[in-house]
Amino acid sequence: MNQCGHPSGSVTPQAIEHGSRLVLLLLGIASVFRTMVIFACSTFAAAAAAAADCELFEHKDFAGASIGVERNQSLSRLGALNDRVSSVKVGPRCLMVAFAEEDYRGTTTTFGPGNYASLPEGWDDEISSLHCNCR
Ligand SMILES: [Ca+2]
Repeated sequence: MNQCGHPSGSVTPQAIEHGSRLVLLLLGIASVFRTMVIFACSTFAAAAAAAADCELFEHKDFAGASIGVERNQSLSRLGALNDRVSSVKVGPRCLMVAFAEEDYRGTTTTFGPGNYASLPEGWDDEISSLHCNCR
């Protein structure tokens, strides 16, 4: 007996049809599984993206109050951290464009991906607005 319940031995057209249905079923399951994996991966990616891609901290070494800015978002004002940011983190594939004044005005500088435990000369306690540009 084969697994479809037909007598083993001669392969009947019915058995072939049965077998191809099984293959189609397996392909269907594989497809659904692959879709689920893709969905899970994209969900995970979305969750990872939900963690701020640009982070700003009140003190050096990522201490004190912080602000998270999601990918491809901008902040025209930093509120309580205006002129008080002393360290930043920039996610992979992101650039943080920082401005010395609100509304993306004044002197500007760009931070590539990485963790900056302190800011470059002239930028400590200066940032007032920013873009978090990610690709
Ligand atoms: Ca400023």
